Amino acid sequence: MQGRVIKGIGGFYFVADEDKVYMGKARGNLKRNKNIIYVGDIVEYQLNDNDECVITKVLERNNFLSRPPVSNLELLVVTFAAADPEPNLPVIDKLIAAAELRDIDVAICITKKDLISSEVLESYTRTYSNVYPVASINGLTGEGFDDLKAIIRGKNVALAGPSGVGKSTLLNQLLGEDTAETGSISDKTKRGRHTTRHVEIFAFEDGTNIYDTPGFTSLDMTEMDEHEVQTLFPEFRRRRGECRYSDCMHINEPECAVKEDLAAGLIPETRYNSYLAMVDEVKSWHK
Ligand SMILES: Nc1nc2c(ncn2[C@@H]2O[C@H](COP(=O)(O)OP(=O)(O)O)[C@@H](O)[C@H]2O)c(=O)[nH]1
Ligand SMILES: [Mg+2]
Ligand SMILES: [Zn+2]
Repeated sequence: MQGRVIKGIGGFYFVADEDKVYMGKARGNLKRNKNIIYVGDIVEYQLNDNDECVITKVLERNNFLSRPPVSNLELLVVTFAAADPEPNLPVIDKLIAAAELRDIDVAICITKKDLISSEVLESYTRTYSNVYPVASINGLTGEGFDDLKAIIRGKNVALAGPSGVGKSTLLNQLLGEDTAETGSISDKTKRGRHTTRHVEIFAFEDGTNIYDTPGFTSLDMTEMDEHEVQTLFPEFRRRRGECRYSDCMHINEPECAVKEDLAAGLIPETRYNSYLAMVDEVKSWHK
């Protein structure tokens, strides 16, 4: 039998079949081989006499992230607040790039639209909407949720983004219950409170699987080469192959198509600056 691991706590796993959830453990040899089981894994399992599952095999993953450990994500909804806290776009762009690196689709969710003017919101939206689906919401009233639901429908999705931007508030609304704990930023400094401690997948009838996680505020990118960074920015692809030098870094080279697109306003400045910052960071790892 096959199912999806939707939760793991202290060596116990919850495996969802079409219509039932079984609790159980991994078979001994899986554990001995340090075969970690990730939430999101599709597994083969057997049932013992107590109707508990015994996981016998983990099917090949499309992708995985280690902190927190999840697999088979299809869409990362990178979430930031329009204000309170002020957007830190380099951080947001790094999260996006980390998803790109793992071939996970990206969508952008801008929260707290009630706190800013429509002009400011429009400029944030424009920064991303040429390459990613963007929804802007008010997590308190539910405004904009239909756009977001249309973006995530039928996919394995997780929210990522800085603390305090309204991820738990949004999840609560999507899940229709108070599962994810919400809190003000100051509450969160009291350690151990208002945090999601484990990963759990919530399945919806329309096939959407929402991963509730303690958060991906940063994702490891250390395996990267400086020439690879540009591949993580889809807006640079518009004129791929049109720079004078085939190994152009789009920084100081003459006749650079990316710099031309930047000058023409086709690539947002904040995105380009995030690219430069990431190249610097990657270079510093290799020193
Ligand atoms: N004004 C406004 N406040 C929001 C919105 N969404 C969430 N908040 C508030 O922002 C704070 C942090 O929200 P929370 O969901 O805990 O953020 P998380 O750290 O990303 O999970 C809470 O006080 C929420 O009530 C929104 O759309 N507008
Ligand atoms: Mg939260
Ligand atoms: Zn170039």
